Amino acid sequence: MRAARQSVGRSFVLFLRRLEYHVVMASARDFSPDFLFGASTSAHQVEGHNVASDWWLWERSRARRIELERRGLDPLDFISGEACDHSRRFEEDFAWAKHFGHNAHRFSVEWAKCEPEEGMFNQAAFDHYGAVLEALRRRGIVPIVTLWHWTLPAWLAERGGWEAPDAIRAFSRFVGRVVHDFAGQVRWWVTVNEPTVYAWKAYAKGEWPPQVRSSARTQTVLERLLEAHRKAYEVIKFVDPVSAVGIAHHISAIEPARPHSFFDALAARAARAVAVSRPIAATLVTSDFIGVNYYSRRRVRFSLARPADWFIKTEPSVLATSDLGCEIYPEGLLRALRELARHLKPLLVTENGIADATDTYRARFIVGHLRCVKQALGEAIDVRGYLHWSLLDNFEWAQGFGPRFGLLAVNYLNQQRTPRPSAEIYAEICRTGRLPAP
Ligand code: IFM
Repeated sequence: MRAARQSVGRSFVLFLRRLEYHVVMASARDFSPDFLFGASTSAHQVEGHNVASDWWLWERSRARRIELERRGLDPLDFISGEACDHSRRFEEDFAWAKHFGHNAHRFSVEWAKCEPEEGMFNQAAFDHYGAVLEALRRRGIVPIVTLWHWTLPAWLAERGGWEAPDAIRAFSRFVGRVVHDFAGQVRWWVTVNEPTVYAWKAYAKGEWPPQVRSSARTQTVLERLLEAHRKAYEVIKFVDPVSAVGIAHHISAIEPARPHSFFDALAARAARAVAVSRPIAATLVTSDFIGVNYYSRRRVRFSLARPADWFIKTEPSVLATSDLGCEIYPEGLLRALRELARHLKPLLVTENGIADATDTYRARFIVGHLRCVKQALGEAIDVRGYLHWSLLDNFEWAQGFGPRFGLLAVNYLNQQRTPRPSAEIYAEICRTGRLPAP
């Protein structure tokens, strides 16, 4: 009886969504006026001077310098330093976002700045984020706030980072303080950004601090991050029950390299389970929405030569790629949205973007992915918004300042911002709610 009632309820919701979609279409728009359009950033990548963080120390470590020099690279290009000086230039950057017609903006609050010493909250940092929220409010831009985007306070990193026994308690305390200060000003919270990517890069591949290579520890850290999300959810809902809390999952389209190979299909299924399905399942009950960070496709094959990678090998790209070699594959976003729709939670594209210094592909990339979002909406899939990565060029972690993801190009010598042509094409979509004709 309960199941029957639920199913009638579900059909009714789907009916209403279809109706809404057709009303929107009849009004000559592809996206309703309340669809969230904007861009994403993260603190360490744009703000600058993240001096009390583990990344700041790692970027300056002797081992890191030696490693970069051995690869013939200039270590200075891999030090975040003042990054985009966004801490001081956020008004200017948000003025651009407003000019581009964005009605939403995702940014992260930097734990290491808010709590540079254990248990000692830095009021100046909270005042800063208060000013950031106010600058968005004045412009009618909805804030979407991430609570952890990969950098740790150095004091916690020294104690073992996410492996430290009290790491989750410390994170919950930080979350409590942030939410207490900003409840009412923020409706959308993202607890953790891409837990699988962090665990993989920092604990499996050893490419990020603390440069560990251990499958067991990768698993532990991933579990800890998922637990950190669940605890943060409780804290946020306790302080602000009406807010929407989610996690930003990294979701790639993982496909078998040889479509008819049983073993490649198995490898793809295993990779999907580890990288996507399980982390989502483990956080579903404590998520009001699912954040989707979608960039590209991975074609995988089963390989006995790769025991360290669970016998999975990623094949080279066959389509046009970004400057970082990622395939441009919008269909993968549609597939991900269809797949996630079965969880019956609102979906938010929390990141989607391309490293493209010459801006050759970005406009086509954005339009292609938004066509897929439109298609998903037409299928009554509840997508609430699309946030492009990124508003401006920024510090791309271990890859330094080379990759250019911005709608705004940044000249790091003088911090001058210049809009790329694709930014204007995206802006026209944001302003009109309409996609250009094919
Ligand atoms: O720059 C990153 C971001 O920090 C997390 N998602 C992917 C982006 C591009 O690599």
